[in-house]
Amino acid sequence: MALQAASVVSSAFSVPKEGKSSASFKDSSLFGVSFSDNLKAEFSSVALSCKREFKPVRAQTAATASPAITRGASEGKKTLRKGSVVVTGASSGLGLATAKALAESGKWHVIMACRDFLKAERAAKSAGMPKENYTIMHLDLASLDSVRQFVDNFRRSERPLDVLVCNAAVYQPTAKEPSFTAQGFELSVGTNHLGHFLLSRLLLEDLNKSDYPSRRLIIVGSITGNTNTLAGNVPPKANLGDLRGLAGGLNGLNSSSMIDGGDFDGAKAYKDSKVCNMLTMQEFHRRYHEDTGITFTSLYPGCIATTGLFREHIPLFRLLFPPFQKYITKGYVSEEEAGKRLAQVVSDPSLTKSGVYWSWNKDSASFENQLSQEASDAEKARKVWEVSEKLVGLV
Ligand code: NDP
Ligand code: PMR
Repeated sequence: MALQAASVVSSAFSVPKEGKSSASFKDSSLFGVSFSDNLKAEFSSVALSCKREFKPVRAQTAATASPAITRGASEGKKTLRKGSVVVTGASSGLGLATAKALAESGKWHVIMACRDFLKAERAAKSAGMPKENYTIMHLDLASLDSVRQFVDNFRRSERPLDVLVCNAAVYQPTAKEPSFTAQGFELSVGTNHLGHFLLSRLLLEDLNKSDYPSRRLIIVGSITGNTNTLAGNVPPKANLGDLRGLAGGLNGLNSSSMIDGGDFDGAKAYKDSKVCNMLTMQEFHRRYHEDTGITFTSLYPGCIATTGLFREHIPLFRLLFPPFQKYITKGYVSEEEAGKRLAQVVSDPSLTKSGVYWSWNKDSASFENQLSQEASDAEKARKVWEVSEKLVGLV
């Protein structure tokens, strides 16, 4: 039923792309592939030696941070200081809704790490965020220099880092040619994965210094990167292949701009970047959870069909996508609800399990979801990690 309805609207979701291979939306029956063929293989549904880049310093507090738990002078009651959370891409959509939910709780100070300072300031103001509970700091994930500068600036601010949320992303479904980051990486993987990879690797040290009771690193994933789902089987499907394009630097010159070495496809590049996000979270977990106690998680917040993520899609898609998700797939979730979900992953005392990919059911109850085979492939996660650390200049 859902699939039938989907095929009716699928033409509206076709992206006009010329000269693309069979995986593009344009030339599929429901985008040129038989779902049954695609789904049958995928619908059924490491311990690595820890590289020590720093010694675990659990007991140590950040130089100027006040202790996380203090005793009230009169009654000896324990109080928790405000948590300090960095959210990337907090100027719109999920990031803004999460920042708002956290700032309004009064329990968090949100550092909104955004590429457009003025846009972020306006967004925070019009969302009515209490101004004592947020700070905006410049971060352009499409530039590794900007990532390093952000880390410097953040450290200079002398705030502790209790939770880092890697949320920002770009999606270029209609692009015919790749565009590139400052260092020459294809833009979607360069921003969504490599920018966040460097940021989180650098800030791990700061998270590890925090004395907050529950320190967390959250990397936003998505259903569309998981081929064990219907959404993940809409072409073009995520597939990192043997990482030959990534290893070549994704520069579109002497290497492909795509991770798997194939022809450029903006929608696939986004989905591949989400697979990298989910693999990175698990690799962090394997390398650092035991020694640092930091919780590493990813999530699919639901289909937030109204956000700026779809800004580059054709107008007809932007018109039909929200009702399609609301009434046909029933996967739709509002920005506000999705923000509450991510805020839960930031601060809910019951969501401390590490290495988990959270999702929510129809009653908005969280559950540990299953990742696809590729998105949970430990060997691939190790390779993505190793190639990525070379690309961002960590080794
Ligand atoms: P939005 O486009 O609303 O938000 C994306 C944010 O990322 C914006 O604040 C944007 O900044 C920021 N951003 C983009 N490029 C950069 C950059 N180079 N440096 C810094 N910030 C940047 O989309 P969503 O809220 O939908 O997306 C948020 C996350 O949710 C993404 O990780 C996405 O993959 C994920 N997600 C979204 C789903 C959905 O249905 N919408 C479903 C599943 C996951 P600016 O405002 O300046 O453009
Ligand atoms: Mg999808 C239960 C079914 C379901 C869900 C939860 C999503 C989520 N989508 C589903 C099904 C379908 N989608 C079906 C059957 C179709 C064919 C008509 C379909 C199409 C479709 C397109 C063209 N869907 C899309 C697109 C996009 O361009 C979005 C995308 O892939 O962005 C990368 C998208 C999405 N669908 C979703 C979600 C969450 C997205 C946004 C993707 C993301 O942020 O990862």
